[in-house]
Amino acid sequence: MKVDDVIVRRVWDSRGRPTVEVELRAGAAIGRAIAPSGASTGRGEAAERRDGGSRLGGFDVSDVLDHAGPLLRAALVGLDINDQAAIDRRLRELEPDKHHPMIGANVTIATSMAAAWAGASAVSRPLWRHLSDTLGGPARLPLPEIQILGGGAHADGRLDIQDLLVVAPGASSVVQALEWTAEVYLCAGALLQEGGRRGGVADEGGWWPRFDSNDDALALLTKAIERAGYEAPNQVAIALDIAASQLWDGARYQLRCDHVALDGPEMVTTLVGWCDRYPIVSVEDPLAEHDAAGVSAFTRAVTGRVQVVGDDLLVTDAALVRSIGDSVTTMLLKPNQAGTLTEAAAALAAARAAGLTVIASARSGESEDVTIAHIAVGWGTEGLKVGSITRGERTAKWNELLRIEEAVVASGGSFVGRAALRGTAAAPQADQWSTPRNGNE
Ligand code: 2PG
Ligand code: MG
Repeated sequence: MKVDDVIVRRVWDSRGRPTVEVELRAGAAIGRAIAPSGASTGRGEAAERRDGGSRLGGFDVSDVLDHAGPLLRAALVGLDINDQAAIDRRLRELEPDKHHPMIGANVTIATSMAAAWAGASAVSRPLWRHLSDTLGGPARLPLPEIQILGGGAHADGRLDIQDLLVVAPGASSVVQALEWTAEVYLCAGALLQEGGRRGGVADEGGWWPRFDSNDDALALLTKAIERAGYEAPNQVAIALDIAASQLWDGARYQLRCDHVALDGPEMVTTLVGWCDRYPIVSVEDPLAEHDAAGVSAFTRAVTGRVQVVGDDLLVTDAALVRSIGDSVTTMLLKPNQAGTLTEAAAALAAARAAGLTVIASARSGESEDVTIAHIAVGWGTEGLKVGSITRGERTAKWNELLRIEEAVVASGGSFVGRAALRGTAAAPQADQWSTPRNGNE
């Protein structure tokens, strides 16, 4: 079936900013997708395009879409809707330099994802299954990684650590992982309330705490896991996104909450100290994006107990993964960092070749779009990270994952579970911790 129309539309995201929706039609098949948008963006990411000026804080996309709409129609009408590679190639021809956007990565990724939805619709397959057939490997269900406390660029720098999340390696399904996480989320909220430290919710729906040190936040999250009745790190463990590029001022890491400014080696020592004191099994972007050697030093220091994830460091870029992927254990996969699904799949292949595990990730600016949940399952990523377990733009993805889980299980597929954290303190043990102690099963 051939693409016969491309519709572009300005819609709204979870920060109240305009964003790009693209709809592709091919006969009776229709696919639609909405571009997400980051706040703590990596330097190497494919750049989005905005109108600038004073209207809507410069974030409007009306002019961008007026410009892109006719170009997309001229480039894509007549192409085979099931030839994702050809569609993505055309998009890359319209946008030859990812860093100097002509139409913008927000337009290319929404178009590329819309094409995947339309392609799936044309062959009457769910998207996750279509992606697994065309660009991925065997479909399987990822381990959710879910934000409990938000800080950094998502909470006005109130905490230095950007994301304090949990994973549930002891859970035996997505259903159970989400339930355990919801228990921890509620306990964290109650603990913050009791201490007079609940300041609202941050960009991705995690609690926005009022703390005087990063240690206080880590201690509270550890206590929330305990209060919910789970054994840490075997059943439920902590994952952090430091987003350290945001803390780097060009000379040192400014940990404002702790009133210290650290050089690279001191930052490594501080992070290792947190890993020693708290049940942490995953740390993302421990050092700034320019310092792959520093990231390697951290990875060596925590080998065998903590997963180290490259987000701003690798920006879902196959060439970067091939050159510096060995500095981490895990690649974060954000399709809009790559600009098209084909390029994101190439980064996934490079990560697999380098022996890395992979976590598919949404952005801090999101919508009801659920493509990322289908990508995680269809491409068989070990993890999925979409923010908290609150707010519609986050629950849309978790709830979609629950629906997909039913279909995957019915067709004999499996949940990655604890194996997602291989090489960490949570992974070597078998299933001895898989029953929650609080008996709420
Ligand atoms: C990250 C993401 C999601 P942003 O850093 O991993 O938490 O944030 O989309 O702002 O880059
Ligand atoms: Mg990150």
